[in-house]
Amino acid sequence: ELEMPAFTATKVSQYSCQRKTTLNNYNKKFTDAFEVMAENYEFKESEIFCLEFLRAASLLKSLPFPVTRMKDIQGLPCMGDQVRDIIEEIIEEGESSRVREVLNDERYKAFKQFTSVFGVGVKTSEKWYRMGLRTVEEVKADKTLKLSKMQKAGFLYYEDLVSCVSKAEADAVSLIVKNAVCTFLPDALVTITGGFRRGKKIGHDIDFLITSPGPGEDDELLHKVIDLWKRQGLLLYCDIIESTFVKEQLPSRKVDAMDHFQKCFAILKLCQPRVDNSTCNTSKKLEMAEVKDWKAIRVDLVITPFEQYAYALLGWTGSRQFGRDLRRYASHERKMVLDNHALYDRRKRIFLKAGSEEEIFAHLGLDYVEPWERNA
Ligand code: TTP
Ligand code: MN
Ligand code: MN
Ligand code: MN
Repeated sequence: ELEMPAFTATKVSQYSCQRKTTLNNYNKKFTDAFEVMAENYEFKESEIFCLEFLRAASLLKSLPFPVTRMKDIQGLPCMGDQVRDIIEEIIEEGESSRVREVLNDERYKAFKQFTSVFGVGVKTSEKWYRMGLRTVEEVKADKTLKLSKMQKAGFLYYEDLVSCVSKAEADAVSLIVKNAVCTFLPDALVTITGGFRRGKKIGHDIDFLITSPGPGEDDELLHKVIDLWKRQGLLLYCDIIESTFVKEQLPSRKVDAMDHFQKCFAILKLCQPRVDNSTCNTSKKLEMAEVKDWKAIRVDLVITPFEQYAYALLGWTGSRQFGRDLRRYASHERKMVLDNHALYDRRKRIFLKAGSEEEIFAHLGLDYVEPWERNA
């Protein structure tokens, strides 16, 4: 008798880089709950618990079926006691009381608002919370607060930045970036990375990787592009970070370390004339003249040397959890160190060169995972 190949829980890897995770999530009600728990632990700076919930969320996202009974998660990795308790509650009650408590928690709600502002992290949120502030409006109204240049931009463009970036907007910005870069370096390669490369239809920002196969690196390119946008009136904010890469330095062993590429965290002005379908009368025309016809969009630009392009692409495509697991897999299972610049084999004491993501997976002894299967 022929049977469908059964799903075997014991074959599911604890590493998301050995699983395929598309955007088709059968377990959203569980993974949303875990992400709330993880975020609350992040706000409390308990990294271990935060990671436990992120790993559990990531694992359930990769399952090819919805979990309906506790038996469904038997034998799966990443299912600790805290995680199982919440799954059980959701199966039995339809929701989790622990998650509901977090969602109603004063501190969680305040941190959630504060960290939604560009330039505001857990540290700043902590400070504002201790001062008795609870909402974005209260922070805005407090004229005694000393805000960074980044946070000022964050408040100035708040409404635009919290509304998500669409694929159409990403395509429009992509053209702007390609045009600007090619003005100065015609053979440059501009690639969209981050969530949009993983096939997401919306994002919080748009990430680009820029490299050039030609000889000689141009560390002025980024400055030229930014200056052009300034002259064109397209640049609302920008923070350029110069490269801190040192040749032959061993890859960073920290799992969430920043890389050393020259980069820029920017806010661009995307002009988008509003199409008006209503009948045109004079008062409507007057109203239209005052309507804002642009949107502020967060853009990350990363410049990479050509030899490091594949590593940068793998790192910046994410997801964040996929990247963490790749690095954890490399060090725990292969005695190798991976970061956004290189892969180092500690046994052979050599750097492993790669011209494509496929080659990096092969160096690690991993089956290739397509970008749209990296939504861990
Ligand atoms: P993000 O833009 O933060 O995330 P995302 O594109 O996956 O999702 P969103 O829609 O919310 O923007 O980062 C993209 C990837 O780049 C992410 O997987 C982590 C990686 N990354 C680095 O490698 N180094 C960095 O310094 C940053 C900020 C991100
Ligand atoms: Mn992104
Ligand atoms: Mn983001
Ligand atoms: Mn980004």
